[in-house]
Amino acid sequence: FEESGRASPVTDLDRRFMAATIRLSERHVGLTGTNPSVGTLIVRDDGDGPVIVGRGITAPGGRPHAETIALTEAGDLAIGATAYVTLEPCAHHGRTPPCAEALVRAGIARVVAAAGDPDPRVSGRGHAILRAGGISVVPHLLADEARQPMSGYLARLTRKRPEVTLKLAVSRDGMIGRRGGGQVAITGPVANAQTHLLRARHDAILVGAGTIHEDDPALTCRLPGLESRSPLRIVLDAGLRTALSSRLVRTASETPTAFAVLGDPAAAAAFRAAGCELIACEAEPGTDRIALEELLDDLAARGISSLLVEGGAQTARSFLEQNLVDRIVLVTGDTLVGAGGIASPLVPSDMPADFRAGRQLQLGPDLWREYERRTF
Ligand code: AOF
Ligand code: ZN
Repeated sequence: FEESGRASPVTDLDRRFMAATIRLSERHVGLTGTNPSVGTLIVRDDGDGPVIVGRGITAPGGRPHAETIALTEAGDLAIGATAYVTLEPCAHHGRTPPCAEALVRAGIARVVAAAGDPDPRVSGRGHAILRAGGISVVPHLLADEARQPMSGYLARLTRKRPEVTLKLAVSRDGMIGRRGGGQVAITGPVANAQTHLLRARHDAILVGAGTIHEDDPALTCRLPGLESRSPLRIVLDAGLRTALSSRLVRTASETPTAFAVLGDPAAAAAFRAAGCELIACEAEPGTDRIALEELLDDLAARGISSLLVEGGAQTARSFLEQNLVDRIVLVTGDTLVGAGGIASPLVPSDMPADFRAGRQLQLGPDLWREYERRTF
């Protein structure tokens, strides 16, 4: 338990500054590699009300950490100030000394922290270093809110698998595409841009080989300025039967592309020569289907914290049936697919009971709905 004697009471101002620090931390989601995107604000009050003297977000690539950046900006103004951090400051030596030590050395008087860090090199030690250095520590303020932008990191560390988001675009008549018809435009340009933003915030995108065959998608982030944030593209293709002429294979040297396969498929060498990576998977016992849970374990082990499942119906169904989905994004378009349509495994009027409706956005003619798995 906390040493109650030393921790100062939490004020309404603390809550507002922590809320602002959490919003700051959201900016680098998807950019920080295996590190969570953390926010720091350094605030001092010399009698005329609080002033922000330093701000930091974990830098793209994961280093420097948020605290280091905020302390550099604050300089001597950090002496006697309060630091708001969305994650317990680190206690391990990386490219720089631990952030907890840096906060002590800079003369910070008080640290208000949100989430604890499950990284075994840090967990509890960060706060202990601060206290030993004479800093008053207020932990757990708005911890649930702070965990949202780092939910992928937390899933990878605590559950040893990436956080999985399932995204489906559904027509007015409940279809996600048309068999044999190539790509069908179900949603409009605003929802499509939002999808690209969703891609940029994930470490990897996964689709079934059927989707490549039917749609020949690019699966990249094509927002101006964010092109470099295209995640790793993963195709579930047990027998490696995707065409070498597909857009994905043709662009594999520009955007990392991996095929999840079983055994040693005949086409392996040609795919490798085209720049694709092959991920050797286990089969689900008694089937020739890829074991998804083991694949997720593998992805987490290589540092992938967030996975976006983008199609098609069979792949979505497998993830849902095996309870591997943490978040659902369902976009309903204003279009009709009609004859030959592929029915969506999910429709808004019949969502699984263990998901709760979250944010809703009207994006032009389309409705974007987010659902979170209930955790109680
Ligand atoms: C902080 N501030 O902004 C972040 C932290 O690979 P390294 O050395 O950068 O360490 C990665 C770990 O650092 C990561 O697992 C998590 O515990 C912590 N992330 N810590 O003090 C930050 N991003
Ligand atoms: Zn650190």
